[in-house]
Amino acid sequence: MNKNKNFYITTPIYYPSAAPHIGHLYTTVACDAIARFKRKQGYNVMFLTGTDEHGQKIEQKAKEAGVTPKQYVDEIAEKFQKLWKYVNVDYDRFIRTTDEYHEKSVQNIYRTLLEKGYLYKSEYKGKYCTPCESFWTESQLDENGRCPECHREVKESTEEAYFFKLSAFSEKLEKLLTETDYVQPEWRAKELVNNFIKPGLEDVCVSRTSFTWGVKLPFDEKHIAYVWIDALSNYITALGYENGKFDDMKDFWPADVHMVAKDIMRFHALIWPAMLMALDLPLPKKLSVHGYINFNGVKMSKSIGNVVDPFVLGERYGVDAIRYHILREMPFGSDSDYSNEIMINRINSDLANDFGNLVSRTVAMVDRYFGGTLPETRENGDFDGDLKEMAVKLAPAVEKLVDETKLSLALTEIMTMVSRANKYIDETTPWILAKDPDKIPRLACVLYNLLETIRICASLLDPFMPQLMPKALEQIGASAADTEFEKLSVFGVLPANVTVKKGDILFPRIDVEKEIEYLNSVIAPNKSESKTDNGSVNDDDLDGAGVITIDKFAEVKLRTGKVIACEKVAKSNKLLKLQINDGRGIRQIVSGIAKWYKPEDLVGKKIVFVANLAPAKLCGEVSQGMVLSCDIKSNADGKQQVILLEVNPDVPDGTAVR
Ligand code: ME8
Repeated sequence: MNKNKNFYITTPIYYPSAAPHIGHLYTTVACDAIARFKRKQGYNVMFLTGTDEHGQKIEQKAKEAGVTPKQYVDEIAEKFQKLWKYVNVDYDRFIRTTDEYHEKSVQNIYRTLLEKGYLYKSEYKGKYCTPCESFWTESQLDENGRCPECHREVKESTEEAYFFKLSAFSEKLEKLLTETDYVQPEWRAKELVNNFIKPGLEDVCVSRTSFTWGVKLPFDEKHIAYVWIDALSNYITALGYENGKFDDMKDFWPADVHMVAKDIMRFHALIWPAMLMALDLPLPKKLSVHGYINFNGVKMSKSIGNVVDPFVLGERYGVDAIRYHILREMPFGSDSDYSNEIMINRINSDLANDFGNLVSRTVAMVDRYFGGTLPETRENGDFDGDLKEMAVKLAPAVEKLVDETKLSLALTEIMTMVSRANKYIDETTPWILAKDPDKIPRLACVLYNLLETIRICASLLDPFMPQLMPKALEQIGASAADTEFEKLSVFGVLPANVTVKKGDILFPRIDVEKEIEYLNSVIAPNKSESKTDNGSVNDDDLDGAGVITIDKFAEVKLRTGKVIACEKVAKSNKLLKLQINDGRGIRQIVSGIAKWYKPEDLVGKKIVFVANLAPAKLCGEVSQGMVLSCDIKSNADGKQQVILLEVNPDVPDGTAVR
């Protein structure tokens, strides 16, 4: 047992500018599952989450909403807390960067950095992306001179500012990334070394004077702390670092796991360790970096408008099924694609058919053949050895995968055991044994082995699905003591004369078609209607002859984009409605090419479109641009044919075409 051993795990603290969505859910539920798993193993766990509430973006949003920044963040921080409660996220501490004790620590951190010579005053000249709260150097901007993260415009910015000497830690950071396993998966560390350290680390601008919503620097009050220094500090201020509110640094620092998505890896793998080195604090043990949950190939985010509401899904299918689905679908370190179909099929196959069915069949058989209580006389037989051997190896295998934060693989491992148990039923055919009075001891043994396997599987699934697994365990007659972690590598823990208790169906089967229709009507990708309506657009407009100057041509903005979804326009047999990832988000373009292309043929194509064409409505559908195509006459029958202009798939979305 690991009594007295401490374990500290953190999620990022979320920006309150976005309503929580299923993307946010992933990191937090993943950390919750790990925290619950470690508690089950007897660790003394500190699980931290919270909200990141300062910065220019929030100041602006509050202004737009006509409220003070504090009123604005209060409301949204509450939404996050409500969501976590709803999905059974059992955190130990929730930090808000507007909490007084945190602000005090941040001021102390700045003071220490200054005293130790890691801060200096200079002038900041550079590019600032307001939505990402990030400064970028010229060389880091994307091919269009925009923010490399969100591809929005960046602002030229010059102001007096304090700088953190990140460059002084270059060598140490390279060592951290190349010689330790701090960043997981490992290949992500290589990405950081090549993209940031090799080209030369630059010092980071860590104060702003152009807005006021933030922590004032104690030695120069017109300066506000850079929101990332403020935010990253939360991992130690929440333990009481330099604030006196808590006294948990000695027990929980360094953190065992920081979990983040790839977009904020560089802050956690470069600036954060450098700050800790500057403060003479030990470094966290692991930074686990996961990919995005995408919707139709694009990162799920509020700004793109493709947000899936966890409350809607939870109401429909139960919170446990949603938790299971997102954790099971995300491969370690890479992106996963969300779709209603994938989710429903996953719930049906793994939870309703495999796990749920195993529990209900087994309990029903104990009920039917033995009136709910197994007799103590049992007889071993074929197939038992294989089942037992696999069952006792399960907990150590899952433990290893959870420690490596490979939760999808951990769940796969458990589900393989569940399938094995279902196969054992087919192999041992209890319904045939039940017909022969001589075989009753064998039947009792088979059912006992099934109950034991379910005990192990349900106990290991409990951190992932904390609402229903206790119910499953209750149905098979397991007591709390039977589910203790060290008993999960032992077969034969349930009492020989165990009594089962029939209960509700754990995961009802979902009617796929009906549900998809329902979900598509309530959760859909961006359908933002443009306010401008120019009436119909004539596709022939561009055929007009006439010479134009280069300046005139330059007015037309052509860009590349990927078709991520396509369907026919309901009221037309000519028009197709394309959803295009234009590098900044999704735009809808309606095009008269239905005669030449089937919708499914277009998905995945990299095309060129006119990006600054005034939006128009075609058959009631907004079209935000126009795709380029070539009109040709077919050699075969002389009929007109339209071929879309395609570009090399390697060209990034949103690239300007000249
Ligand atoms: O970056 N798929 O906050 P944030 C997977 N405040 N994960 C996603 C996701 C998606 N589609 N969308 C969001 C910030 N996330 C800073 C963090 S930490 C000191 C400061 C998750 O609200 C993912 O974990 O933009 C990502 O790292 C986090 O939300 C960022 O949330």
